[in-house]
Amino acid sequence: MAQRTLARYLTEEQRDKGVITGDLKFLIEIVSRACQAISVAIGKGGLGGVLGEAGSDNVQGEAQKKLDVLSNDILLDANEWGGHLAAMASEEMDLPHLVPHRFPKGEYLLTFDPLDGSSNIDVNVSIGTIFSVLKCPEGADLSTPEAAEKAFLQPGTAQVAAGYAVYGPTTLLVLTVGDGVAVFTLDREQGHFVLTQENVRIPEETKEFAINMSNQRFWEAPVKRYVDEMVAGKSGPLGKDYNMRWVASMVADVHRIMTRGGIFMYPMDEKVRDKGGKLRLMYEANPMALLVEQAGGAATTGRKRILDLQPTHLHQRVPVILGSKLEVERVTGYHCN
Ligand code: AHM
Ligand code: MG
Repeated sequence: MAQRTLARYLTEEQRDKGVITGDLKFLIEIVSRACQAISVAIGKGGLGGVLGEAGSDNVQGEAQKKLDVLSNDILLDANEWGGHLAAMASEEMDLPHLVPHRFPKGEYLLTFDPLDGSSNIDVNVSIGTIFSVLKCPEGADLSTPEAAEKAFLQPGTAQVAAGYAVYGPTTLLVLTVGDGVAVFTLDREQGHFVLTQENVRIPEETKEFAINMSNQRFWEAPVKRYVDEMVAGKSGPLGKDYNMRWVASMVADVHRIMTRGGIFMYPMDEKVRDKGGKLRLMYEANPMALLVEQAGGAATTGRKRILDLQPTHLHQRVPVILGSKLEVERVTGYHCN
């Protein structure tokens, strides 16, 4: 039987199920090609001169790595001429990037974190790309990048597709077009992604948690309580021993949860309270929340469902708790009591 490449899978979603349009199919194909190019650049490492600092800061005041900048450029270059997009927004750019006048414009908006897990680039640990696709509202003002920001401020429920690539021992693309979650593996020799898992399901319960424990003293009481209970193990109120993992690349931590369950938390804490949280809503929390929900998991801020949040600005940050449904519901319940 012919291999189910990403292109074939998307064609089936379009033709047989009517889940996506032809334009969305091509848009995702182009994003996947950009991810392949990023994977190649990462693979060169020190040989390609791509490691280390770029010597610049992004809009959020974070030092950019060379690969942050390169990955952003690869995604912009790949996507701006395709005719499927009206604008793009990224963690690495202050304002949206409008499709230049010389290229045709389409009906979609793309947001991305071009290289998630920046602190892991130089130490050869898994990193990734996260992306989200929205429809551009009719009549949206795209006359300037400043004006275009408003078109992006849609809740996560409005996403028509979301996904991430994880550049690990293998390069994977994990995708939802609102019809479950599928995993594709990059065949490096053939140069395309091949479907390797469909209908991903996250177990409802877990014995594994992911949180940066060094922030413990800054957490709010509900998260402190939940983590204390997990750490107490069999002798505590949860009655089972837990294991802890923290890669510090959201893509890798979420992918582990997609594979074997677990709970991931970057909750509100006193260090990040004035920023609203650590992770970004539009290109980290929303796409991951959609993927996790599509796989049967849950995603909240501790107080609200992430996908229901009405964004107020492009680079908005939010607390994130996601993964195995019953565990997310438990800790969310602790916030609400
Ligand atoms: P980045 O997009 O600049 O790489 O930051 C996001 C990353 C996430 O991938 C990860 O979950 C988190 O930041 C790690 O934070 P910390 O360094 O506090 O452990
Ligand atoms: Mg990130």
